[in-house]
Amino acid sequence: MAKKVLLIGRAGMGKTTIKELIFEGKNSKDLMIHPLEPTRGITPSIYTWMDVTVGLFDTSGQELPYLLEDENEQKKAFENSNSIIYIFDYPIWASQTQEIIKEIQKIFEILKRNCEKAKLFLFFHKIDLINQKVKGTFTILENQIRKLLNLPIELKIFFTSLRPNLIYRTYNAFFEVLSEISEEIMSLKKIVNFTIKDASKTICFITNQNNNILVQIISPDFDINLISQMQQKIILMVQKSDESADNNYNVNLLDAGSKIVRYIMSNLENISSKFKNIIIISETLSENELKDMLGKVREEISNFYNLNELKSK
Ligand SMILES: Nc1nc2c(ncn2[C@@H]2O[C@H](COP(=O)(O)OP(=O)(O)O)[C@@H](O)[C@H]2O)c(=O)[nH]1
Ligand SMILES: [Mg+2]
Repeated sequence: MAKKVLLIGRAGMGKTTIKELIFEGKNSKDLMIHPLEPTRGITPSIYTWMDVTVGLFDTSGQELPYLLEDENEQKKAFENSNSIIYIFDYPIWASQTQEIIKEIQKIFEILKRNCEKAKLFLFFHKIDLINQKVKGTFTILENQIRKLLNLPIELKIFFTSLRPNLIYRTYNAFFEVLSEISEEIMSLKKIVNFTIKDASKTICFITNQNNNILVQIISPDFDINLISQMQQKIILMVQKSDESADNNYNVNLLDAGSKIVRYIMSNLENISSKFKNIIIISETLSENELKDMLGKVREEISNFYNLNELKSK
């Protein structure tokens, strides 16, 4: 069963570029692409990601007014959607806040009428255009948006950009959307979460062959202000690990800006070629505890994939 993901937003917000980056990038060797015939204003493409077949519907910006006003168009576009991503960019938010709010509210209503089970995600895109002084205040921005829209907590807002130093945010955001429709990723998250749940201030990342973070699992007390810096450093680390074949599970120190933390990294390719590295970072675990934890997590992931292999035989 294919899962339907709908990308909506005004023209020029960055929908098609994000789609091309995630699914049609030069390095996306994991993805099998079978483009479908485009329909008027809405271009569907089918991709395989982990265990799911994703039907991604990219709407043209010109289509948005019809989608918002015309009930037939709404039905066609929204019906059977599993996930809906609404993309708006920083310039439009800054210049047309009220209009964007109205648009999002309209989408809420449409969802209620046509696909109550679908999950909505908001992408606040082009954060590279935010004035330096305002940067780092995503929490303030997020609170402002949440308040204005009276958003439920479970609705996620991601701050994204295609600028190289921020691009990891776009991957993270998209993978979070996709991970919720992938049973494989949900199971994997559960397994890792079970192993690290008792550790305090600890985070685990799993990356894919393109050096993107595919999964992140965070212990509840982890300092969320550190996460974005960590993600950036992790990406650099896994890129570097391409050059050195250092796989000896050493515990090293990582400068996370305001804190120095311990981390351990190892390769996961021998367990599944869908992954490349696993990295566990902790503020509290000792060197030996980190080594033990990595061993346990690897064992659990390995068991999970062996079991799945048996089941599919
Ligand atoms: N500054 C900046 N521009 C971006 C970013 N992402 C996309 N763009 C630009 O936004 C424009 C519109 O992108 P497109 O994907 O065609 O928008 P769509 O109409 O929503 O599909 C293009 O010129 C992109 O280069 C970003 O993160 N930052
Ligand atoms: Mg487009």
